[in-house]
Amino acid sequence: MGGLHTIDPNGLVIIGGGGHGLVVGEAAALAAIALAGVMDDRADPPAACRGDHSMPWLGPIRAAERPWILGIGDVVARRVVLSRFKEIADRAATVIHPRAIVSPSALLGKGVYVGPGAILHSRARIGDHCIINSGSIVEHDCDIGENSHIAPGTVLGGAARVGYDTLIGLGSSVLPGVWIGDRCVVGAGALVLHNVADGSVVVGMPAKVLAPKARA
Ligand code: JB2
Repeated sequence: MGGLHTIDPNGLVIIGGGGHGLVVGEAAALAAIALAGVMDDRADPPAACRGDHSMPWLGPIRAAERPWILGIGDVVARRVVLSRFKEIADRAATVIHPRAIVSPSALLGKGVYVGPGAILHSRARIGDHCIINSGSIVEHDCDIGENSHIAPGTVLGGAARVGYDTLIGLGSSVLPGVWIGDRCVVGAGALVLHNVADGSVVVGMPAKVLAPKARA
């Protein structure tokens, strides 16, 4: 327990203690943010609360009078928790890994996680509760809606736009100025050349629609 982390009962609560909770906790520790611990609905301590540099397990997920951030990667599961946390929305905390590069003109909402090696360039706008994961590049003037997940190694060209509750899968590229809608999934490694309608699943290089409106 502890090690990397500074533990404070009034510190940050991470919601979900799997792989994503682990990396959010590590980024928080490296950014000198004290942690209260991890909430998770499992019956036994989740992965982030076991082993080296583990964090305290605070029991099941519930709204608490402390700063919090989602530690779950799946955007649909995140949205379910967010719908339960509306009354404490103002206490959502943003965690930026100290080795991310964030332009002074980028605008970040509440509850955002920015991973190591990520780049948020000039005037990028990141909505509340987004994940900008490890090594992803969000170029100038991009606009990302609430609770979207930009997976590791993704590149969004300048002024690309992503709606809310959308997953841009691992290592994808989105051309400058392209718009991707709300509740979309872009499959890993996709190359998105053209706008994508709300609720679409697109895969491939160049990306093609696999299942229009599958998540509408
Ligand atoms: O509604 C829920 C939920 N509520 C609590 N759905 C899911 N999927 N998980 C929920 N949890 C808790 O979050 C689970 O009890 C579990 O302990 C944790 C999810 O852990 P898991 O390791 O399965 O997923 P993750 O979201 O932490 O990590 C995924 O996404 C990351 C972005 C993995 O694919 C990672 O490899 C990835 N880096």
